[in-house]
Amino acid sequence: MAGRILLLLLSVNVVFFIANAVPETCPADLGEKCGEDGEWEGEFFPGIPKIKYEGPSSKNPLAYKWYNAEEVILGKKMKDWLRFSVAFWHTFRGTGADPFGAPTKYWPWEDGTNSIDMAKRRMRANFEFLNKLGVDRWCFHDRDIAPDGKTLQETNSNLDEVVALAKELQGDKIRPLWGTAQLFLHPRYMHGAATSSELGVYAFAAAQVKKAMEVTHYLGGENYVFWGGREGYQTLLNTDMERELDHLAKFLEAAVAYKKKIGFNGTLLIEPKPQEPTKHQYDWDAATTLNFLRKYGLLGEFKLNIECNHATLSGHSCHHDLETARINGLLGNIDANTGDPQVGWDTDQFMTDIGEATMVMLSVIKNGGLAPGGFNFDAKLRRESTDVEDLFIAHISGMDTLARGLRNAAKLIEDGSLAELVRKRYSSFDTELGGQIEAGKADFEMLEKKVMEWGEPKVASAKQELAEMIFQSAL
Ligand code: XUL
Ligand code: CO
Repeated sequence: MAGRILLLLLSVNVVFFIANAVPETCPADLGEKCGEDGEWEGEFFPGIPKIKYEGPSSKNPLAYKWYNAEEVILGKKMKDWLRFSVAFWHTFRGTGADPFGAPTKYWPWEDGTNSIDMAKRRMRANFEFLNKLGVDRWCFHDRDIAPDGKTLQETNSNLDEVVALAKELQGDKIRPLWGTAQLFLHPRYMHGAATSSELGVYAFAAAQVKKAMEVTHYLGGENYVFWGGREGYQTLLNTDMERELDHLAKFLEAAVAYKKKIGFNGTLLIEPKPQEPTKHQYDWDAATTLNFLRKYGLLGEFKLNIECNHATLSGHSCHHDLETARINGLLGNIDANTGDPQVGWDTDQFMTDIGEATMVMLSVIKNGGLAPGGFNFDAKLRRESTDVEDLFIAHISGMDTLARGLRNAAKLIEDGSLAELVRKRYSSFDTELGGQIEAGKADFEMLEKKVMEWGEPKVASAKQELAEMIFQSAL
């Protein structure tokens, strides 16, 4: 009996040990890829070729069907319209964990630690990924790429070590589309960062942004993003909203001053999102953020990074928020992703809807492109997608969707009938009186006189179904 109990305990122990065994160096299943010092040797993605354009009839999942980087559309190469970027945090730090379940992704190069060696190995995987995909840009948060230390000094020196390697691996072609500081994961940021009720936290966030701007600049980054992850509130009962917004404005003013001081010429971008993680985030949507910038005299210093899934969370379409940003001269970058129509949160999926992509590209073309911004794939694999190859397939699919959107939008613009429908709809303003109204020269008395003269106006059809028919015919 005692023997049986011992055996049972031993076997439980063995199971426990196996479940918790964290390899210290390269994982055993790909042991041949590890050198003696535990450094990764050879390819991270063996068997995955450099991804090429094969055209729409290709059935090869590891080929582009619509994205042909060098092809010219409306006078610009596809790669210059699209300026794709890989998001380090999803592609190299996403584990598949959700509030109900453990991580599902165990990439072969991960050793289960958050060490500097691991951070460097991941960085090498990132650059092999970018090179194989043929993408020249990447985006990162400071804390995705290097681990926290015990002090700010130690944290900064960890970051410097990994950034030095990234700089070397970038060569002269690859650059960050943007960098940012992660101001939401650490418990110190539980009340916010720039809008925290604690002065010490405000100061810490400032120090973190200072360093993140420096490394983005050092790496040749073209933009710097502020996403207000916890800049918001859970209840107004304990919140001085006016004071928090004033603090946020002061923080951003200081960021502008520091950018100028270090000679960083990249665009500063604010990324609106209505909620998640806070109940209410201050940068709710493009219009709210625009008003904030206007109130605090920050217009001209910032543009917007519109994320499609954030736009839909705020009750708009992505197209709506893009157009709101564009017509105000603020469309700077797009975090290219999409939500799920049946799920009410930020699922960060790769965009696969051709119609949505076509509307997105209509805005981008009207904007004359996004440069120095671009399309950052702030998107992740589903929890259930666990093959390394899925990382490539997801990006290829997202890139092809937007490339197809670009081709369709160009078709619509070249065809001109949608623009003509819109022009005709407002043609009553293309008259002498219309001109006076639009020039602010028509007062109410003058308009009243016209109504007396004309009687009831004739109101034309909006032709919505026709507009939809024209749109659909381009897809
Ligand atoms: C979160 C989100 C962030 C920002 C960068 O929803 O979109 O990843 O893009 O902090
Ligand atoms: Co984003």
